[in-house]
Amino acid sequence: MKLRVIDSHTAGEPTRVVVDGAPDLGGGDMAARRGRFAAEAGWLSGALLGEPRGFAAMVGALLCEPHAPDCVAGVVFFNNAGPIRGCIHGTIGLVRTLQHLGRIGPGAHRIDTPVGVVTAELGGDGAVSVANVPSYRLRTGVEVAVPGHGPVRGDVAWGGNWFFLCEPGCGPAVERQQIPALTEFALAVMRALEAAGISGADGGKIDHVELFGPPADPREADSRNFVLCPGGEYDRSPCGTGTSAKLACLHAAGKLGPGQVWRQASILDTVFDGRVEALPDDGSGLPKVRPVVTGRAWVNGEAELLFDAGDPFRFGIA
Ligand code: PYC
Repeated sequence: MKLRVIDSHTAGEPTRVVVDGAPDLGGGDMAARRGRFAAEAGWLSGALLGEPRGFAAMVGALLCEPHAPDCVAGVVFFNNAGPIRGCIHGTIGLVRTLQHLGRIGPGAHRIDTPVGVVTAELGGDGAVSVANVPSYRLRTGVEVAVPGHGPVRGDVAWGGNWFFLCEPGCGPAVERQQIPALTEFALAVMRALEAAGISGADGGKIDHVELFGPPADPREADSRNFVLCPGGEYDRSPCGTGTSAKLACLHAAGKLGPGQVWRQASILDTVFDGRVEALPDDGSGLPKVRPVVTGRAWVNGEAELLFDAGDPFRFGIA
């Protein structure tokens, strides 16, 4: 067996796109294929993203035939813990990968994902703007008791994944040297939310926790974040779905108008620009927006992965 992959990073966060040789996830929409990932392709998490081939912070993208009309590609994203829902840094990496393969050029491209179709505009300068799925703040001012840390307040929001956005100032300082303490704090918050039965709509597990602090330089960004992903790794980029959730919360709080730019820095001080388009009232009582997140990715590797039957770690170190 051989798998062909193309690697990139988006603002520091890696994406490994499987372009050939992957298991067929069958038909249906991308949500159905995401559902089949665990049974039919779950081993890819360990084999591609785990040691000794990969490392735990990598995100995988399984390229599929699209189901929705007029899409250039379908994709199922996965990380070290299994399939994930949306992934905007991964979409930016995928778009640059498709460009690298000569399959697309500058312009607008629809991409079919497990959370809906997103539209990516690839610029002539390599920047990619992704118009994400409708995003919204579900609850605000939610308080959760976090063992060892006390009460923590924040918002629950959807941006293509379920996020708990801690109020600025909660937890350790959002600075690079604090990454171990931030990881421990965010994991404790995630566990406390689950223990308290706090979830997204329809019981969707909140599997991303986001913390905020001041930017290194207010001329470059409006805020710096730290985002913990399922599987316990932090996002090296500002997290596109996390930025979308932040934009939805700012808009719901009356702090961000349509078209206004919010510059979200990551823990590494790489920046995504975000803005929202207000969506018509859908009767839910929750204002919804379409976030547009702009970032850059660089292709940094192409490889054929080999699986020697005699290699005890060909599927990763369990
Ligand atoms: O950019 O949306 C994102 C993302 C989700 C998980 C890692 N990156």
